[in-house]
Amino acid sequence: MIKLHGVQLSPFVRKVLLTLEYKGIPYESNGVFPGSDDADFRAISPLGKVPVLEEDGFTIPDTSVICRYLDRTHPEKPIYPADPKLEAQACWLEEFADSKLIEACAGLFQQRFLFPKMMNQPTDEAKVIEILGTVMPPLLDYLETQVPESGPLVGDSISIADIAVITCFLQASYGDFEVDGSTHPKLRRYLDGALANDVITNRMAEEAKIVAAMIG
Ligand SMILES: N[C@@H](CCC(=O)N[C@@H](CS)C(=O)NCC(=O)O)C(=O)O
Repeated sequence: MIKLHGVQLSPFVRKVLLTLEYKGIPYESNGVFPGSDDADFRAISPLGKVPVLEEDGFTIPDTSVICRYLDRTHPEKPIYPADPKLEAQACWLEEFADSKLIEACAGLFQQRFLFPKMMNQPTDEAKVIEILGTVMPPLLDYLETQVPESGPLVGDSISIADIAVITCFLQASYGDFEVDGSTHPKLRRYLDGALANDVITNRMAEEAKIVAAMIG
C-alpha cells in the first residue's frame, strides 16, 4: 500500500492526495510536519520537505516527480496529456502553480490561518496587503488568459494543471481569499466548476475534520 508522508493541510501534500483520490488509488497517510528533523523522515526527504511517497520500500520526494510516477504506475485516468504540446502546457501551469501562485496562496494561509489560529502568532497585515495588492493580481490576470470558456485547463480532461492550480486556491481559501468574479470572470467560473467536483469536496470535508480536531 502506498504511504504518503506529510500533513494533509500542506498544499503540496494535498496536490498528491488529489491525484491519488482522482485516480482511486488506495493509500495511507503519515502526518509528518514540514521541516521535521525526525531522522527517519530526513532519510527519505533530504530537503526536509513534504510530501514523500513510499511504496514497497521505494521512496520518492517532490510532488512533480510523485505525480508523474503515479501516472506511470496507474495509467488509468491519465493526468499528463499524451499530446506533447498539451503535456508541455499542463506541466508549465503545474510549475506556475507550484512556484509563484503557491507562494501567494500559502502566504495568505500562513498569515490569516496558521499563525493566528494554530500558532497563537499575530497576522502580519503589511504582508497580507502586499500579497493581495501586489503579488496576487498579476498571477490572477495571467490565469484569466489561460482558462478556457469551459472545461478543464488543458485539453479535454482533468490534468496535473487543474490539480496544481486548484490546490493553491484551496490553500488561499483558509486565508479567506476568493477570486472576484467581477475582475476575473473566466477564472471564477472555472473555479466554481472545479470546486464542485466530488474529489475536491470530499478532500475538503476530510480537511475540515482535521482542522476541527486541531482547533475545535
Ligand atoms: N517542490 C516541492 C515543494 C514541497 C514543499 O515546499 N513543501 C513544504 C510544505 S507545503 C515544506 O515541506 N516546507 C518545509 C521546508 O521547506 O523546510 C514539491 O513539489 O514537493
